[in-house]
Amino acid sequence: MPNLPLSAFPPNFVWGAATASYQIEGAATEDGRGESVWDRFCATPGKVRNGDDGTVACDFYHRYPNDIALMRELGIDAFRFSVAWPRVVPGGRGPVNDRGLDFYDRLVDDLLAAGIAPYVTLFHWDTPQPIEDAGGWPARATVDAFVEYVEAVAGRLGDRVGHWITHNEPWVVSWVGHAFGHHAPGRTSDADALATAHHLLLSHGRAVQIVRELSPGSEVGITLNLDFVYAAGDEDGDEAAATWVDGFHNRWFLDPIFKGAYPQDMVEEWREILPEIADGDLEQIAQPIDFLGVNNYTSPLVAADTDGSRSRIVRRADVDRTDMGWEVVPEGLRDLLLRLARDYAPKAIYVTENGAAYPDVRGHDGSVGDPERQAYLEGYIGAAAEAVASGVPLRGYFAWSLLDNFEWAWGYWKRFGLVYVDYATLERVPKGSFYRYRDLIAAQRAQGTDDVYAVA
Ligand code: GCO
Repeated sequence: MPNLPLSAFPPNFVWGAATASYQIEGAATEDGRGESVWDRFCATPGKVRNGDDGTVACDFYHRYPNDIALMRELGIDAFRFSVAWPRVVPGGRGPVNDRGLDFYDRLVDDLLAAGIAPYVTLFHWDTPQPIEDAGGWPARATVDAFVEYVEAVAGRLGDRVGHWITHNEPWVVSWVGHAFGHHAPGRTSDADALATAHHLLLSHGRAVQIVRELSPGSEVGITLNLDFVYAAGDEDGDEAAATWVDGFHNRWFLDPIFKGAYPQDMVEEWREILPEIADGDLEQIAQPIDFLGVNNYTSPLVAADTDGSRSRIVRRADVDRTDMGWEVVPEGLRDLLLRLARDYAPKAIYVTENGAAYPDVRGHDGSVGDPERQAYLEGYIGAAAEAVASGVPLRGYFAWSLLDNFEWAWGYWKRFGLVYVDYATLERVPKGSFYRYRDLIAAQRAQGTDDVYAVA
C-alpha cells in the first residue's frame, strides 16, 4: 500500500461514496413515481447506448438494505444519494406522492441506524417530464416548481438530514442537456443552456433558504463539476484559451455563487443570448452556503485553436486514461482545490465525486480485480491530502461511485463502482478498490492528525 500522506486529513474527515437516483434506483414506475426526462430520453431511439434505461438500474429501491451492509463493510461515514423529484411530485407541481417520500424516509432512517450520515442531493438531473413539457429549466416558472418540491422533501426529511446539496453539476445539465443535446432533455440551444444555468442557480438560492428554514442546524451547499484548466504552452493565445475554458466551465457558476456577479468576459461572449436576469436574482444566488461540493475527474490541457474556435483540447502523451478516455491527472485536483481556496474562499469544500471507469470483468474465482482504479484513487486522494496540508478547508471525499450504475448516454457500458454489479442477476461483488478504499479509510482513522498538518 503506497504511503499516502493520510495524516494530513483531520480526524473528523468524512469518507463517503456517492450515487444518484436515476442511476441506481430502478423501480421507475413503482409507488407512484412519475416519468422523468431521462425516462423519455432513454425511450427515444439513438439517444442512449444499447437502448439502456433506468427501469431497473441496480434496483437500489428494493436492495438498499444490502447495499447499506456493504457501506458498513466499507467503513464510510457518509452516503451521498439524490432524491428523485418524479417520485415525490410525479406531476412536477401539485400533489405530493407520500409513497415516494416514504422510500427516502426509510432510507434515511436505515442509514442513520447504520451510523452512516445521509448527504442528500435535491436535484441530480431527473426532472419530471411534465415540467419539461411546460417549458423545462429554460422557463423561469420551473424555479417555483422546484421550490414546491424542495419544501416537500425538506419538510419530511429535514429533522434527520444534516447535509444538503441543492444541485449536481448545473454546467452538465445546462450545456450537455440543453446545448449539446447529449443528455436529457436533448435540447440544442445555447440560449436554453444559459437560461437553464440561471434558473438552476436561482433555484439553488431559493432551496438554500428553504433548507435553512425546514432543516435548522443542517449544512447546505451546491456541487459543481470543476476542472483546473492548464494552458498547453506560452504560445500566443494558449493562456487566453485556458481563461476562456475556465470561464465557460468554472467561473460562470462560481462567480455568481461566491461573488454575486456573472464573469464579465463571459457576459460579453453571450450578451446576445443571455436570459432575463431580474433585480435581486444575483443576491438570491449569492447567499452564503456552508460548503462547495466539487466533482473532479480529470483536468484539461488547452491551447489556442487555429480554426477560429476558442480553444482546443491538447492530448497529453504521457498519462494514463480511464475507460471514458479521461486523462488521469491527480495534480489537477490539488491545483483545483488550491485555486478554489485562493479565489473563492469557500467556508468548506467536499470532493463530492471522484472516481474512474474501467472495463472491469470477473475472474474465474468470481472476484473483480481493478488495479487501475486503485491507483487512480490513491493518486487523487494523495493530491487531496496535499491540498489539505496546504490549508485547503477540505472536509470530506466521496468516491464515485458505490455501485456500477447507469452512466447516462453510455448506458451500463461504463463501470465506475467500487462494487461490481452483475446486471443479469443484480449480484453485487466488491472490487479490489472497495477493499483498498476500506483499508485506506481505516488507516487514516488510525493515524489521527499530524500536528504539522493540523487543519484550523
Ligand atoms: C457526473 C454525474 C455522475 C456521473 C459521474 C461519471 O458527474 O456526471 O454526477 O452522475 O455518473 O460523474 O460521469
